[in-house]
Amino acid sequence: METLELLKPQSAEGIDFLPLNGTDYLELYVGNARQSAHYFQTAFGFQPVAHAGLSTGLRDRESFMVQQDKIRLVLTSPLHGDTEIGRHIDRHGDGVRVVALWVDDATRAFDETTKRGAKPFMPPTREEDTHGYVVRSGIHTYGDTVHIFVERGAYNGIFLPGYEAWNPTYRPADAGLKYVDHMVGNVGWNEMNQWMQFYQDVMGFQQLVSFDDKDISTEYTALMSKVMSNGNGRVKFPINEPAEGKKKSQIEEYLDFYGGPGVQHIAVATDNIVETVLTLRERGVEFLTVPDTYYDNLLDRVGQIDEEIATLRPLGVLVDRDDEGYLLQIFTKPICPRPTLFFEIIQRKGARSFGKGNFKALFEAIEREQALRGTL
Ligand code: TYF
Ligand code: FE
Repeated sequence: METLELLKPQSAEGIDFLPLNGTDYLELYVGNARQSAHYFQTAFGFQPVAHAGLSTGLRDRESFMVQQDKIRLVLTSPLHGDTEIGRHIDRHGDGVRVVALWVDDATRAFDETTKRGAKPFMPPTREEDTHGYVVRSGIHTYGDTVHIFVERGAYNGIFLPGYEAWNPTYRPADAGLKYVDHMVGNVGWNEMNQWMQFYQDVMGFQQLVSFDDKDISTEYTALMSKVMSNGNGRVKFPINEPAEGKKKSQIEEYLDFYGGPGVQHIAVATDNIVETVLTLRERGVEFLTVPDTYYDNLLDRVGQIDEEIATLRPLGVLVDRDDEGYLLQIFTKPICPRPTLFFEIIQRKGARSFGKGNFKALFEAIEREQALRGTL
């Protein structure tokens, strides 16, 4: 049985110097923000909420914010050539630029992290409109990815100052997605420990220790992975690095195509994975599949579960158990032309781990996809 606990007490001083309320939004730089927003509405059931661009006085970029329960995605494209956004897209393809974290005090978040060595991205900046004000600040993390701290206690607008309500009549039903469960970063060769150190020293995170440590998984695939969590567990960042193996690491493939470190997958939670996956499949979301044999001895491995195997099998939903409960999860294929960013759908029934028991089946499924694209 697995145990899952933080390696150390909350911090040396015993207080959390970077209290986080959760993920605030994820901003993707994409080639065509309008069409990406349409995709996330149509395929994933996000709702249109806010827009900023030419009509709000911006001249260099256009952003669409779509939301599903607590999950906010911002899709941003440049409006002309030679922009920083355009260069990001040229280097990385569509990808996550901003992982925004919700804080009570963005100035303090900036001060506490930069004094511990974070490279500043954006000094504390107050933005206001008729609905109040927000303060945002930001720091750099791995690759071209940044964390923005969002303080929105004095704001009751729809998203952020500068955005207008976006109210198209087209509103496909949601898919039951609730919140960002975790978000995974791929970093370079032998860089995992230095980035764990960054999250520990600079952001006050601790390693979430369990036999989930994917050291074990190298038997099947060439990667190492460890999970960092903030103090209250609302923000969890597994970090992967490639390892030498018999076959080309899926992490190396990512680094090659993304042009360096970046966000590999966004895991979003649902209360009903069967309903959610049925909906997503119907709307064209493509998932990795495992061989039928995965289900043959599933109950021996995970014990009694509420769901029928006969329901999970055709959907390809995976199951794993730890000593606190079980979880169900499934992974999309990459959502971009490059084999980079993908989504995970996860439903937790007590388990706080990440699906160690599924690594073999999952990594073999990823390797089959790598073989199909000739990158193995
Ligand atoms: O977040 C996790 O740890 C799981 C498993 O390249 C996983 O979702 C780990 C590494 C990877 C893909 C999935
Ligand atoms: Fe995951």
